[in-house]
Amino acid sequence: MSSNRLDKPQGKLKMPFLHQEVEVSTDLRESNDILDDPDALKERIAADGYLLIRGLHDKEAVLTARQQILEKLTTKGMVAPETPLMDGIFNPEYPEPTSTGSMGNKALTQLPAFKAVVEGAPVMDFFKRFLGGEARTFDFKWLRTAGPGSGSPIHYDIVFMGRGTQNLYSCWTPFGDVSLDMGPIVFCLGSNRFEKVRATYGKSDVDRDMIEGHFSDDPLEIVAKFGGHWATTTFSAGDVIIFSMFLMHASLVNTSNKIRITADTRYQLASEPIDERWIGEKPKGHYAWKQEDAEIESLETSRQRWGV
Ligand SMILES: O=C(O)CCC(=O)C(=O)O
Ligand SMILES: [Fe+2]
Repeated sequence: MSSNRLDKPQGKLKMPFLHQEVEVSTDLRESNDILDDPDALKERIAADGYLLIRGLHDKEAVLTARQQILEKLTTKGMVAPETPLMDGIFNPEYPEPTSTGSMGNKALTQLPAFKAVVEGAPVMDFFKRFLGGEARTFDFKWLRTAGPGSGSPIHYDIVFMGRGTQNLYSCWTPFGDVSLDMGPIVFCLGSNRFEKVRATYGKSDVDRDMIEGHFSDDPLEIVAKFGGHWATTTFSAGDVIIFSMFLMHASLVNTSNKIRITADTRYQLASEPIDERWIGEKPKGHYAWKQEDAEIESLETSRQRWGV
């Protein structure tokens, strides 16, 4: 579990974020030093909204899953022919470069080597210690195979999965190294303390309220209006970042020629209520939001309604 890496980025860089270049700091704090201290971990996530853990997973286990995922993506035609499989080079002929596609795709999320990571002992034991009881993960897994040009919008996770306990955490797991040009996850540090945003947008539910889901199209607007700053880091296979339901995040634009393969999965106490949309053999998922004929309230209208 080394946390000393020569390639660790420092300082602030201008990075492609949605439709603009945004100054993003690259110094997310690691929590490996307090890994065995649940009280310190709880204090830190309450303050920072996230826990960055280097090398939580066995690198080989992550890379085995990566290989199996890439084999499936090759069958789909997403991997550039005659390139080394494990490089995960995107096939420019593939029709959907900018979708964060495959989310929840069973052919991928049921791969034993994939499940062995996201439901494996390192992460389940981490949550057991952190939460102080038996942990449970949602059956639904968000697996993203993000080609060049893709990036995820700015949001709190709670609006998508808030029907059970709020003592719920997301864990973002890269299946392979993710450099800054591959569009890593990016957090608005301080956004866990945007009280009015938490009390309005943060109380929404996309399937009930038929809102856009994301909070803003403009990373700079958020900082100007509410404060905080955007931050990311580079990731190596084995690293994870765990974060609260109320930390605003997105992903940077993948400007590389590679497929960014990452999963985001959810963990909570087994004894607490769980959001029924994401459990069972065939989770029902978003049964209303963005389904056919769904009328979605414009972001502008929602923001006016919330007064933020
Ligand atoms: O990986 C991404 O592009 C977005 C990730 C995300 O929204 C999450 O992990 O909750
Ligand atoms: Fe998210």
